[in-house]
Amino acid sequence: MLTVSTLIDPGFSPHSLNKYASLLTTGNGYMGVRGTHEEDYTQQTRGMYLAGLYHCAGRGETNELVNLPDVTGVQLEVNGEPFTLLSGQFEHWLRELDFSCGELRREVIWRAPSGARVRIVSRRFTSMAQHPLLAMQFTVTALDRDVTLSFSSGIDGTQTNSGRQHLDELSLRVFGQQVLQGAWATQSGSHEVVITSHCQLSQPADSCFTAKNRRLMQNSVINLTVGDSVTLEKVSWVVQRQPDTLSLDTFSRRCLNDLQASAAQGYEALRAASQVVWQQEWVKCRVVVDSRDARDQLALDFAHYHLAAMTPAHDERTSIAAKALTGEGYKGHVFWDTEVFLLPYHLLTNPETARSLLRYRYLNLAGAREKARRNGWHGALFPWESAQSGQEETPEFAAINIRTGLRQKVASALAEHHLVADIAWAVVNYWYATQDEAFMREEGITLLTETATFWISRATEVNGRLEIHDVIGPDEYTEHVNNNAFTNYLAWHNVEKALHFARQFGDVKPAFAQSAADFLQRLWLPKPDEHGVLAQDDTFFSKPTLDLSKYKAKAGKQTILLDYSRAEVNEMQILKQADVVMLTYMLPERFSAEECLANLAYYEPRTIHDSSLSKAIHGIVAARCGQPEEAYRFWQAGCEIDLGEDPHSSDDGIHAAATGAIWLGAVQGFAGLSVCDGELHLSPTLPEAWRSLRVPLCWHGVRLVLDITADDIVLTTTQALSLWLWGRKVCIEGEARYARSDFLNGKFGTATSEGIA
Ligand code: IFM
Repeated sequence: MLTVSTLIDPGFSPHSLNKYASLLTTGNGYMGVRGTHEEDYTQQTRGMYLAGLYHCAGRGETNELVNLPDVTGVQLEVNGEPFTLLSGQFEHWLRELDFSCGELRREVIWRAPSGARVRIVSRRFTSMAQHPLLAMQFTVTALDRDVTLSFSSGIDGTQTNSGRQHLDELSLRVFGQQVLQGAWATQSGSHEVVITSHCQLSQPADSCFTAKNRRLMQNSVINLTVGDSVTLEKVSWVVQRQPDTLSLDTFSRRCLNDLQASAAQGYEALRAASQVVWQQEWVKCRVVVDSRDARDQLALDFAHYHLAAMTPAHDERTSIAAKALTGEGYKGHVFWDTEVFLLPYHLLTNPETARSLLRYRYLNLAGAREKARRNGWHGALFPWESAQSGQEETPEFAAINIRTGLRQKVASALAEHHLVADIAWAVVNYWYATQDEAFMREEGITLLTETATFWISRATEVNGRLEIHDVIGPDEYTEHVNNNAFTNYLAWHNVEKALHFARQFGDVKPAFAQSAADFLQRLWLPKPDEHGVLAQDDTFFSKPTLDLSKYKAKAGKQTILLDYSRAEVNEMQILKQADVVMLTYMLPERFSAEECLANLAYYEPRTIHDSSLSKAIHGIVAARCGQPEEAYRFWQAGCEIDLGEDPHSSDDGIHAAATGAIWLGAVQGFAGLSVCDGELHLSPTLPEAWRSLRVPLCWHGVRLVLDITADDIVLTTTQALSLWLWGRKVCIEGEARYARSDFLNGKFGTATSEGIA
């Protein structure tokens, strides 16, 4: 069994309840269940979400990931006193999420205010082996006297998304002494969900059911002798009924049968089956680091766990929410985070999942075409925020000014168009990594040409050259500018690759070829100045600067907006997140090492890193520029976004892109992986704190493992593979060791089986 880290909740605190509820989410890509306590706390937000189950609650709202009825709550009373860590005393505390099997565990010894002491042990997981399954155990032991316990647990339909109810109750049923079932529909009727729970106590109890105030509960009373334990074992089955399939009755009966078959296996067997799948995942994809700082491996395992738990690999109609399945932040919407920060991980470990994520965009082309048309353009303009249908989901307004009553418009849906080119960038990378012709001939080419067509229609002619006006680049503190360098270069890349692959796959339409060639010739690509620095946009260099140290010290909190209005920030050289640096990261072959360094040096002091998508990218570019220690500082700071001490940083969910970036930083930064003109390059340089780094990858269907130390690299492949290592082409089959010094001195090392081209 592979040993993997566990994430520990250091202690009960009412302030960090929601942070740890997000971090300790149990998930399987189909369902996410926040790591909340079984007992209620007023500040605690429970959450259970199914990937793709969105609903719009009413006027002025957009679709949001629906918070489903809760099955994890257990209200316990000991001799009539409610169990809560806010009263009495707790004498022992352990709470951890075991990444190796996705099990959340807690053990506390609690002394009730009246003096009775009990040990409470709870465990739960969502199954990787059977997606709709969530199993839990809740065990109470009487430690120093006989006690009377009362348990209340069931299906609680009072959950809301910050007060908004999305679901109407369709039916509530009880079967025998142990099974509860409820069915709900979203108010629009577009989704139905059936939840069935099997609740069994390990000792005979006096039980009854209640259905009251939207809660269907099993209530049990049990007398426990000192030294004895009782376990509530609860297995739940959570599924959506697809429209036009079975009737609700027949469907619910099936759910009941499925649940009973699972519950009959018992918690341990169900957990073992799920653990087998987790283990396969870890063996296949785990990045292992030998570091002086043990938190580095924890961060990598944290990232890996959540990357698996957040990804709906089973369903190509669904993608990954910016807060994964761990909370309601950004309403569960999908951003460019998926294609740029998350997809590379899948592409280089599980390419079929990357394909499914791209298919999500392909299946949503209708919405993107409609958005382009509505705005007077052609092709596909994907929504800045997306949910299930492919329509634009960005809320129209953000914060309200409570003095004036005026609301601040969200400009991203109107102008943050780089997402279109980011999707195309991901398609091209998919091709490079997989050579999947079937995908390219249909989905790949369609996505590339539709997005390219958008850019061609989006450009404006100014004195004979083409420019792209009124956009927002990745840096969202600078709005409505002309010729954002990131956008122009990515748009050019989009059109160039569309033309190239349309020709390669033989169906380029003459009109498209002509307009694409014209666009490529005439689009304005800002050039680096005499120091190698690119202007972020046409006016950026003319704006004043500001000492940002005070704001950088509180990166992520957007404190600049307490001192300056958005309009004022817009008129200064202030970046929220990587923009030109992001460009040098995404298109490394377009810029020399000196230019990358010059832009890093120019833009970093002007960047607050108020977005969780920023630091890691600076780190990767620093590593590529030969600054591993600087890169390591950025990488560790990126790991702290969710894992750091701020008690509220992740209240409404973890930062999915930042978890992707933890993996990216290790692989693209320290293992030095990049893809230039379709070829795989490795240029490893470890930070001083890292003694070794192991990275398993998949490239062109071949499994490849990198074992890197400061002095050498061992490459192990399942089949012959050629790639570039420290700037030289090598062909490997089996295992090959290369000494770094030999490469840097222009001499090649000996290898057990190798060829050098
Ligand atoms: O996509 C990002 C954006 O770049 C910065 N604001 C948050 C979004 C979701 O993570």
